[in-house]
Amino acid sequence: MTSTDVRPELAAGLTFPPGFTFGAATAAYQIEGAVDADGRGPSIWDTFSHTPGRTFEGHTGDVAVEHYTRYPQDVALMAELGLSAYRFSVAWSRVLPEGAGRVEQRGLDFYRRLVDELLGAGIDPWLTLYHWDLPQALQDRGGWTARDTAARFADYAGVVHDALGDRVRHWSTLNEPMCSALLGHMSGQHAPGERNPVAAARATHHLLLGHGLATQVLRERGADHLGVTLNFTPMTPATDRPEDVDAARRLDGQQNRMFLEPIVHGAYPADVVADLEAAGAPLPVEDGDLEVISAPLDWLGVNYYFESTVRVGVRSPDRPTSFIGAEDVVELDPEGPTTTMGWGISPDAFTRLLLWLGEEAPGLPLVVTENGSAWPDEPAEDGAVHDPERSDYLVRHLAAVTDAVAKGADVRGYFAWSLLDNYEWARGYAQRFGLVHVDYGTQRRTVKDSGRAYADILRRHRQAQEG
Ligand code: IFM
Repeated sequence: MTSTDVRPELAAGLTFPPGFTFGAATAAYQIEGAVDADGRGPSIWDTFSHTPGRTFEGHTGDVAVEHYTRYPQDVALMAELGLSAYRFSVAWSRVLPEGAGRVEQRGLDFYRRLVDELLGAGIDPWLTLYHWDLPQALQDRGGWTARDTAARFADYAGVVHDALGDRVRHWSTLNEPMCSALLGHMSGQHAPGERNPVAAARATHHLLLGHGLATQVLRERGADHLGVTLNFTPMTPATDRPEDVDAARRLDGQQNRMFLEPIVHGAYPADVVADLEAAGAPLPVEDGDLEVISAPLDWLGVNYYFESTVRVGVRSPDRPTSFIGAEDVVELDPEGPTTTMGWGISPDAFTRLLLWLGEEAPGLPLVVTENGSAWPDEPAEDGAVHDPERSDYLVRHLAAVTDAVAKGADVRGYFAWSLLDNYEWARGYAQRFGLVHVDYGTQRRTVKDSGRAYADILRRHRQAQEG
């Protein structure tokens, strides 16, 4: 591999703590394809993506990047990049096609094969139990709006741990419950596509309860490196007018604190509880729930992409809010360059976020479980994929992590989103986040320049460790 020419001095100067984990992340529905293979049951994303008008040009995850059959090649790519870890999710409906009850051994066997391939290549598996793909059978019984789904999630966690606990050390319960709850039930941008504040509040609490119940089950089975992944978007008021400051407080409450605080402090933020009650959408908390939700963890997964500036204003009707009772709040278009997702680029906000989390959750190690950017990459005439913007984003955000570490944040690892170009949910295949380009016609994989830049950084880190 050749080195990148993007920000070489910055990249060369990056130093990370000893034992720092470097990986890349994916999620089941975004890469696996093979939706009918080996007894897999349908998930809410199969239903949603096949519903006309829900996703970009009707794209679905039916084929995705065929990781289900191409995983040996993909693990070989990870080894080529020099990754020490790989974060992936298990599709609940491959393991329990009806969401509960009957176990599909062939589904578990796939993940066993994948894990063995990783271990054989010296790559540490980091397993996420839930990355948004609820079995449709459970959705038919109310999905996350039903309290019972939390208990079914804990059962599922036990089944997966019984099968893989002997070979996977790093476990995560949920990925980004904010998206499952609020994008899935408030704005309806994601499956199951509801627009109902009461459902959104119920889903929020039941996801967190499911996390807590699954944590108990995994602990009983001996899990000793257990975490959860939350997505954080720092919210800044556009002006110092009290109504804009309050708008930022409200969105920060639901985006960030509503998920973090019950887990690390055992209580929902009082202001968020009041906002939700005022909106007629209370959190359905029962006695003892918060003790379950706040069971101690070994690490907190942090997903960060961009920050947001907000103010009170009139929303365009085609952009429904994801936040309960926040129909009067608008998020401003970012200033400066944006990725193809339309997201701004703010590495400084990433440093501040990591430092804030260090204060909010003292003693809890942080792991960046996702960070990355989408760009319009295509192979050039020389056959390579030149993506200087992604390399730039990557290096600047890695530098933001080292800044946070230098200022005292306990960050133990970084997973780039994503290993491969993949199915970007409602945005379909139009958004490419991979370090590795995928030609969706041929499924050919090509390591992008940014993948090579990442590999260089990892190699330098290894060499520094080896002295
Ligand atoms: O692709 C998603 C991923 O599934 C969850 N976190 C954000 C990524 C980019 O949108």
